[in-house]
Amino acid sequence: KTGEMGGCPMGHGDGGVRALLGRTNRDWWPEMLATEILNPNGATNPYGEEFNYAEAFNALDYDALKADLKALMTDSQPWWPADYGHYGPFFIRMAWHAAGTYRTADGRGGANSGQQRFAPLDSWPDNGNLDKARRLLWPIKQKYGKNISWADLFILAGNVAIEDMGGPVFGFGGGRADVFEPERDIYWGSEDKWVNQGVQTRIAPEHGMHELEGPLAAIQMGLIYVNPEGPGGNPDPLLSARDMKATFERMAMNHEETVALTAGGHTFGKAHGNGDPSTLGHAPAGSDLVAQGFGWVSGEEHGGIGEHTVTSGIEGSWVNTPTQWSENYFRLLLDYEYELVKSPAGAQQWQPINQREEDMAPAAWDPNKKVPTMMTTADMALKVDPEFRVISEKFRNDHEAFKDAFARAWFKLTHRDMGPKARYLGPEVPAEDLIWQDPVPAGTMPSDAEVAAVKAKIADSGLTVSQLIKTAWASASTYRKSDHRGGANGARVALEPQRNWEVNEPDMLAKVIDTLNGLRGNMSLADAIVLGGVVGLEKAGAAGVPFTGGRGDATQDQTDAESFAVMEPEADAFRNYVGKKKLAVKTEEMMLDRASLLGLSVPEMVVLIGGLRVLGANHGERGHGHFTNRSGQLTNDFFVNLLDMTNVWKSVEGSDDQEYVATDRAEGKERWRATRADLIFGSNSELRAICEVYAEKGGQERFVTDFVKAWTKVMNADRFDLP
Ligand code: HEB
Repeated sequence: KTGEMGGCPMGHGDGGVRALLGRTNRDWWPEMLATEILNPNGATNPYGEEFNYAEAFNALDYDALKADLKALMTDSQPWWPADYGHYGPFFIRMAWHAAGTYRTADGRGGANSGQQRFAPLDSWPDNGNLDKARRLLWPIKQKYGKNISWADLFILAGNVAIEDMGGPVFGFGGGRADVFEPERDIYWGSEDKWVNQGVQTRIAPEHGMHELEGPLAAIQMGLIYVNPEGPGGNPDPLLSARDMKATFERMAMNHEETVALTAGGHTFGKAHGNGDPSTLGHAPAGSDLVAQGFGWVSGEEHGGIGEHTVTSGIEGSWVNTPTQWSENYFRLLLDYEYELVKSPAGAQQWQPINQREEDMAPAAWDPNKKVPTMMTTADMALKVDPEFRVISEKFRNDHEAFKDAFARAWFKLTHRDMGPKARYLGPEVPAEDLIWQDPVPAGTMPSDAEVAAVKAKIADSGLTVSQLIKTAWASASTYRKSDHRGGANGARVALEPQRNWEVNEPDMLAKVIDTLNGLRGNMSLADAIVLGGVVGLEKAGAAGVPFTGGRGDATQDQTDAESFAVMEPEADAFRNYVGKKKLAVKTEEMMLDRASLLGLSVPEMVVLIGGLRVLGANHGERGHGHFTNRSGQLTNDFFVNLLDMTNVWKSVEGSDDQEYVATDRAEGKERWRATRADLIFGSNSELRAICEVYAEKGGQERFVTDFVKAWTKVMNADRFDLP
């Protein structure tokens, strides 16, 4: 399987371990201006350090913005004229592609930071010509300034488009703050060719690839999801259904949602392939200066706009009413037989056989002219695949059910990566709680006296520092900044599936939770778990560890176990844990990945690992990296002993470079054992430099202060409920 180690039929790598980030912008576009040298710590926010997007959004004249968006829909511009005089479908595709990069495995991608503005996404073949859609929005962005982010604007434009064409909308939540540089932490794949350059598809059973690699949710490099012409260009609707299921599942969509979304989306608009694709210039990131950010500039005399536009290469609309919500998609899909034909650009597509004139579409540039409608191979999957077919027929026979399913799936698609509902802003936030929002009932703030009382009971409960620390870590460390899921709030660590995750040591965890439940009184379990961590740290010698209560406890009913299952860590360097499954990337890269999802800086990661090791937070009773003779004390021993030159380190035979042993250089006696997630701190020069700070004179005090700070940051990472 490609998700695991093994031969790589795509010709990248040589059966070994892949690099954490795969192919990056600098690999694709070596000549791209290296602005990041001015932003070594990430781009600064041009609105200023103090800028609070939620406040800015709340000051927005929302209705005026929506009215302006509505007017824009039919205000055709000469430099990119609107098909049928309506930009709505174009904006829906833009919004869908902004959101559709989301993947459940690591929560990365998605619409929540406006990434479509930057490489590589702005230049993915699948995002062809969406540069024009974004540019059409500029006058509105300019008018409302900091009060509306690009990220929110993309999604709101999609919503207004659906509304304006009579489609169903479930709601809108604002609150997606823009970032000002491409996300650097995201793996988009390792291939060095784009989808349109003839690379092997990522699911190819004939090559032993049965599922997508790692966190990926697209079938080829440069796609949001699947190839419209079928897997690798093979127009086989059944195989396309296989790819759709695999990719949409990783986008958090079940099969019904997948059918509803695709059908609802393709109730609008058209595909563009009326010309010669070989005349198109580079994508935006590699485009000419004078194109000013536009890509795919046509070399044709007519400019390649309007009726000559080439985007996907497929040509035509799906239905006879492309700017109006209707029941026509399923009707045309199911009532007609289709034959494979080629578009003017040479793409494979399906055309209804013997189409009646009234079912044909108006030509986008001449309402008096009729042209046949079309389906892509991916659309044909909804007709041909037996499981999709059942859903398609159900929706065809029950239009209300289809409307509801589309509206809800669209809302989920566009809000899935925003985290808890507490983060949604604006007047159109739906009242209904949805299971995928991971609802947590509001908690109550415990009084100081209550905190003190529970603290004393925990201290007397017989729970060890190691147990308290591990449990608090297990609870809080599921948080990921990518989609704001997980975290200590809700105490889901006590629910399925988390309470049975191997990384959490289910027996130990159950014991701690039982004990805490027995003594916490009215305090929520979620608070008691975090307070347990505070007690653990104070027992270990830290003083004045901050605690902010007020978390709520979720119930099993409020927890979509299946959607949490994908969050199970395959490794957690903080607990020196590696699961049984062989990893596609190195242990130390998994460590970096988790630290990144937790939103940690390099020093924060270093101080946390060094501290957790001496506190005895390792998975099981694993002694690796436990470089101390004072277990359970918050000391800088990890760093001091790691940097001690009297140690000689060797790989343990048969461990495949996963385990190491240190012997005393003079006497040859065994001293310590370690994993890759320990020794990397002495081996990597940047990590070592930070370890030195904690091991040198004054390091112990700095270590305790920094550890408590970083620990508290992780414990509170999901407190969106706090002001
Ligand atoms: Fe879509 C368009 C494919 C899903 C919405 N799409 C389109 C096209 C194609 C496609 C190829 C064309 C482009 C051009 O321009 O050329 N899709 C596809 C696929 C899929 C999809 C393959 C998966 C299966 N869509 C989808 C969804 C949605 C959509 C989900 C939403 C919801 N699309 C859309 C729209 C459009 C499109 C609206 C139109 C645009 C215009 O008109 O511009």
